[in-house]
Amino acid sequence: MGQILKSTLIISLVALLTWEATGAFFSDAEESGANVFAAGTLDLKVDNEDGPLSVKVTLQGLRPSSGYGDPIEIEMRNAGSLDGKAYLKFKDIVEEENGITEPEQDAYETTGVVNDIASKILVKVGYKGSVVENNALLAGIENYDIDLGDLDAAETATLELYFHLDKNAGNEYQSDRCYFSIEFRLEQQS
Ligand SMILES: [Ca+2]
Ligand SMILES: [Ca+2]
Ligand SMILES: [Ca+2]
Repeated sequence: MGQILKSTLIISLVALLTWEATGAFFSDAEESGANVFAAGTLDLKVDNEDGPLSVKVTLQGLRPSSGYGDPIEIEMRNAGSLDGKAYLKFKDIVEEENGITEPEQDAYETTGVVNDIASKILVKVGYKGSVVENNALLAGIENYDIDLGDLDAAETATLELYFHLDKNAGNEYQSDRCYFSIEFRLEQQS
């Protein structure tokens, strides 16, 4: 076999093997476009507001009493797309004498100065028609997370806050007042 013929055969064989390796077989492929991974949302609205919220509780002229009056109703809404759990917290309590009346001054002769009205204010909390906290002292639940319950995506729930001044509060509490903040919180369901 001549050298040229041998070379031609080798080249032909290589060409055949290459065709075998890359030659067309039946195949089929499908594609799905525009796939997406996006985070959901959790967005609490309180009376349709975002913070800083307006004042929710303004109770004036309270007197010692044995029961709660009408509640203060607050609307909590989860405007997001994820289910959540709602919490409430009373915090930043500041008590002040707000002047000392004459009967209060007289009482001080036996009680000494008394300026702790938050420990005489009773609190009841309702959420979606159920009582979640009852007869708690405002001072006693300061900075405490009150677990309200579920607030699902797009759900609106009514929160009811009741307050009254303990019937055992004597003259040493006349005119006394306290300020406090209320934190409303929504956390995602784990
Ligand atoms: Ca919000
Ligand atoms: Ca006072
Ligand atoms: Ca006082």
